[in-house]
Amino acid sequence: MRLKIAIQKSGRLYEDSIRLLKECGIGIDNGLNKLKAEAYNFPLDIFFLRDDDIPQYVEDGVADIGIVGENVLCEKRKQVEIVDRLGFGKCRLSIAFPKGRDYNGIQDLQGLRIATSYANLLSVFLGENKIKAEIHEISGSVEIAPGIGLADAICDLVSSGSTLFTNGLKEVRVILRSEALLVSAKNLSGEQRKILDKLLFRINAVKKSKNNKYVLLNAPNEKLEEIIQLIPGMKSPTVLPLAEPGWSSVHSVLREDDFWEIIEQLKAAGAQGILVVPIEKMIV
Ligand code: PRT
Ligand code: ZN
Repeated sequence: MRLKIAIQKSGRLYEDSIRLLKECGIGIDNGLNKLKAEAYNFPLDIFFLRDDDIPQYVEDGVADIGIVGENVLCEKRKQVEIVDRLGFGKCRLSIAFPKGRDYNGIQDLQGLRIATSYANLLSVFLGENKIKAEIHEISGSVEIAPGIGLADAICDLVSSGSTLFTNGLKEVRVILRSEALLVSAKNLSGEQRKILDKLLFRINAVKKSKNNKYVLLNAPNEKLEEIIQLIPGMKSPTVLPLAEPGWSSVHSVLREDDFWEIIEQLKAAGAQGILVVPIEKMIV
C-alpha cells in the first residue's frame, strides 16, 4: 500500500513542499517526467499538479492527500479534511483601493466594481457584511484592473505588498489569512491513515525543530540557578563542568519566538560565550 500526495507542479508552493518532504527523510527520484514521482524509501507517490486542481483531486480520491494554499481550498469549497498547517506560503487575501481613493470602513465598498480571482470568498465576505457590490471575476493580473478602468477596487493575494504598491494600490481590508495546508481525502483506509500518521510524525519533528534553537553557554557556578530558570529546556538543561574551576557549560533548547528576549536576560545574568545552533529534527 502506498499513499498518493498531490503537490504544486511549479510556483510558490513547489520548493517548500519538496523541501518539507526531503526534511522528512523522503527521497524522491524526480527525473524529467514531472507528472509523477515515487519516493524510494517511503510508501509515497508524488503527483505534480496545478494548485487549483489539488482540492478536487483529493476530494475525488485520485490523490489521498495534498498540499494546497488555504486560499485555494476555501475558494474551491471541496470536501476534504485539513490535517495540518504547514507554516509556509503565507499570504493574505485583501481588498485594495487605488491609492487616491478614501477608505474609512467597509461601507465604502457599497456599490463598487471589485475585480478578483476569488469570487466565492469575496461574495461570502460581502454577504456577511451586507455590502452590495459587483464582482468582476478575472483569472490573472487582477492588480491592473483599476488602472484600465475595469474595476474600482480589487480583491487579491498580498504578501510583501510590493505588487500593490507598484500598481498604485493600497491594501484596505484583509478578508482571509492563508498558509499552505496538508489536506486529506475524507475516507482514507486504515492502512493509508497509518502511512499518513507516519508522515505527520516526521512533519511535526521538522516543524518543532524550526521553532526551536539549541543554546550552549558558559556560566559562573554562582549564577547557574538563575540562568537555568531562564532556559528550562525539553526536560531540564544539561550542565557540565568546564576545565576552569567555578564555571559550567549549560546546554538547552530555546523557542525561536522567545529567542532575543531570553538571550538578553542570559547575558544580563552573567552568561558568556553563548552559541545558538539550529536543530535539524526534534522529537519530544
Ligand atoms: O500554476 P499554478 O496554478 O499551480 O500556480 P498559481 O500561479 O495559481 O499560483 P502561485 O504559484 O502564484 O501561488 C501558489 C500559492 O502560493 C497561492 O495559492 C497562495 O496560497 C500562496 N502565495 C503566497 C501566493 C503569494 N504568497 C503571492 N504573493 N500566491 C500568489 N501571490 C501573488 C499575488 O497574487 C500577487 O500577484 O503575488 C503577488 C503579490 O505579491 P507581493 O509580494 O507583491 O505582495
Ligand atoms: Zn493556480
